[in-house]
Amino acid sequence: MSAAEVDAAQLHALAVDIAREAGELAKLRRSVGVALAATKSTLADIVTEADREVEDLIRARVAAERPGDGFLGEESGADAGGSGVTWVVDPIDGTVNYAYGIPSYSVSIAAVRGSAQPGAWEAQAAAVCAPALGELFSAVRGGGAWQDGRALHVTTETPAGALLATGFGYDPTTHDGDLQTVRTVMPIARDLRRGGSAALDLAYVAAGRLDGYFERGLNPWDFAAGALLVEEAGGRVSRLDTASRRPMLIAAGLEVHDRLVGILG
Ligand code: LIP
Repeated sequence: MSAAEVDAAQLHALAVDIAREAGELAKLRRSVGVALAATKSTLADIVTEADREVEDLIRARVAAERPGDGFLGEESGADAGGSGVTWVVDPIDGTVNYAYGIPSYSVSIAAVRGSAQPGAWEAQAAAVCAPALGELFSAVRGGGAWQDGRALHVTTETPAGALLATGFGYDPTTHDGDLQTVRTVMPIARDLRRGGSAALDLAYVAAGRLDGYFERGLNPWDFAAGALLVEEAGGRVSRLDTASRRPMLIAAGLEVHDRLVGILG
């Protein structure tokens, strides 16, 4: 393997190990009851004490193992490093699911080369852990995507239409526009799912459990890991309207991806 491949493999192993540990902590805290810590952009945009504690654990593990790396976390913000590698982390993606006791939440960890700006980074390794569901998805650049040892592949045919997933932001003033987007996409869909965790939606596209996913207004930590899962599973990920306040993310197998870009682009 080249030096870069060795590095990516080492980043992958670390991302998986940290995601497992962080997932177990999130599951433990959920089992004893979740305390709301604060609200952010709107009343609906919540952060729990567990979000903060899980991110602290991830930060501490990364700092201990790779002290020169940068870090961008949903709850603790950005710290530039000097190594050229940045960790892009959502400690609990699907926070509202987590707060309500719905098991579809995940720890999302990506290691990227370059700045922590989507489009300017090259993801090297990814881990998305769904502890309440007992599943961990991971990928390494050029090395494929896996779910607990099983290789992942996106779907390639949708004879009955595409099973699509999407999500809606915390700002209720954006919901009408997002529902209009759904209306424009439904002619190519067999059905729609709204899981509540972008990272898990992307993992499911990689695993062939969804034919495609689209959502406006995601944060970098929501999709940094899941996007690499989809790409390494043979799919394609695009961001549209990147100059807008709410860029559109599209992830799918090649044919559904191109159809979604044609409709939404
Ligand atoms: C969530 C995303 C989800 C989106 C929610 C929210 P969070 O991230 O994973 O896809 O629809 O509005 O952004 O806030 O749970 O980390």
